[in-house]
Amino acid sequence: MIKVIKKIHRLLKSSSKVIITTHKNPDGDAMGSSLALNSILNKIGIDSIIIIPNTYPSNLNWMDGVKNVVNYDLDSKNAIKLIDNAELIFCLDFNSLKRVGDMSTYIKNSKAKTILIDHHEDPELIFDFSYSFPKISSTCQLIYEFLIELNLIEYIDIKIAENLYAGIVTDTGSFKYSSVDIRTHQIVSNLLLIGLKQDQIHNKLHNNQKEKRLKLLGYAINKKLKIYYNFNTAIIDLSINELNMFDYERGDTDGIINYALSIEKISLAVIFIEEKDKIKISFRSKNDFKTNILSKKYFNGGGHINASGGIYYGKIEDGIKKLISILPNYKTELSKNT
Ligand SMILES: [Mn+2]
Repeated sequence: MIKVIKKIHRLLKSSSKVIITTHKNPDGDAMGSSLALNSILNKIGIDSIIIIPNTYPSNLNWMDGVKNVVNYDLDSKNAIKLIDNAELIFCLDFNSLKRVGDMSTYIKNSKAKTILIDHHEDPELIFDFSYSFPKISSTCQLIYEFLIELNLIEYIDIKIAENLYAGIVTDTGSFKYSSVDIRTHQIVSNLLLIGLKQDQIHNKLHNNQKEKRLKLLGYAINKKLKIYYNFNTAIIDLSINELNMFDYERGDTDGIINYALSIEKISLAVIFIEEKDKIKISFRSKNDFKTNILSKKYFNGGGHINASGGIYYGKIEDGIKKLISILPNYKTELSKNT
């Protein structure tokens, strides 16, 4: 057992109030890893609860335990009290405390020990314990390994298997990203042995969309997609007004960017989404083009090589202008990675 695991093991035994938290706008991996870990801890008699910064997309409504999650956005008083009283806080699927939004202050000020379990590059060094492996496909894959190290793997039941699978399948784009390794498939085969029905999970995650979301996708591709073949780049932008035309709710724009990246000769796809006080930007790339370097340098962001995010403060068209103005710096790399 590696050293850090030994310490975590001891810490778990001695802590009675455990919090699990994850990043803002939690996705399948954030929710899957949190729910799976929470179920296991509860099964072995540890009093733990999940606090999410804000709500999750509706296609995750089916996940086991999701109804018991405390939503900081809706119930901040309760969330703050829980954080204040916590002895141990698991931080899942993020590398920087700013990813939990306003909650970060309370976590920082809490006397609880913090344990990071994550697969994003360059984790902050502020956590008491860090189980960080940026090459691994998903935090759910890491949770599986973590459970093995803690000798808790036997506690995975079908509901926990479904939550872990949902995280792995969403964070790997259904097993197609370069982060998928032999271990990813081995773990999934173990989940299948438990009785997981992968087609049912797929239907719940993907074949369960509202009509308006598909129409927003159609609009984004038909009316808003711009291709810069010179720089092998595709850009989509959506303003608040446009989102409102389709009765937008969180998660509706997820995945649009992948259609932009699917075009031949495109190695970088970028989507600009207007929010109340800022422009949210997502980057996706093919092969070795490092979107996280670009997003960190110019757009206050970061993430994985092929998938990262950033922020622009200002008008959406100025954010796009800024991106277009820096593309020449990457021209060679962009043309190499189509
Ligand atoms: Mn993840």
